[in-house]
Amino acid sequence: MDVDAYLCRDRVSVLIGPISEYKECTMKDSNTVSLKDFVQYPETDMIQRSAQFLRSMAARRTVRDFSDKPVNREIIENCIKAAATAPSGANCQPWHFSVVSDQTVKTRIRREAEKAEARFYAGTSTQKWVKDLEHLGTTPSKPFLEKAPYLIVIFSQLCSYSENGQKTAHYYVTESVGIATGILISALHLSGLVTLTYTPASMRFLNRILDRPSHEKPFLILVTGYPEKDARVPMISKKAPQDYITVFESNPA
Ligand code: IYR
Repeated sequence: MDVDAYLCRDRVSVLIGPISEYKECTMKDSNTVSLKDFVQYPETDMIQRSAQFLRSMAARRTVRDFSDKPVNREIIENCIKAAATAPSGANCQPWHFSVVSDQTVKTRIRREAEKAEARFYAGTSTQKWVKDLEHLGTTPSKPFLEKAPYLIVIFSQLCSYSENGQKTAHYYVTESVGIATGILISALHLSGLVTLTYTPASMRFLNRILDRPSHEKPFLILVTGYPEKDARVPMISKKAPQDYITVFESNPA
């Protein structure tokens, strides 16, 4: 048997001295690395850290009034890289992020989105839905698509193709891309930016404008930037914990 394949991969990379001194591993070990980055905090710190995270996230709001103030691209890149650490079905990482700051591309996206929204808001089959949205004050007009400095368009890869055209299946795509998007929204918020999770009434035009293949399905547009000086947000409330948590606890002995 090939010696390299018979030793732990992470040990081989730091091999100093004769191979005979290194412990043999099972094949299972050879596919693993140590969980070296896990940090065990004292429990009091953990409570504080989780409470701080809750406070930060509770202060996030979806914003529709964007400033045109530029955003440093490094922030966007870091946040997208954070999103791409998300867990995914069979680790397929079935996502693609198209980052748009080009004014001409933003204008094309706005034009197509507003066409789709005009049909949505005027449609007879969508009237109940439109009524349910009234409290948010949304309309077919989407100026933020041109004004915000960044549109991050997220695509779900339904499958992938290798160089030679070999098709690979992807698993739990919606769940995986949803998790990555959640991390992205959180990262942008914690970096000091605001976002709008915008889903145009139809989205296929995004493949054409952004030159993405048909096995990628537009997931949503994350409009990203700073809020306009006097930005306002809808007055909404969130459910109380007892309305969305049930606990099955073991009885104390
Ligand atoms: N895409 C439309 C309608 C809309 C749909 C949902 I669900 C919302 O939460 C908000 C709006 C629009 O963006 O105006």
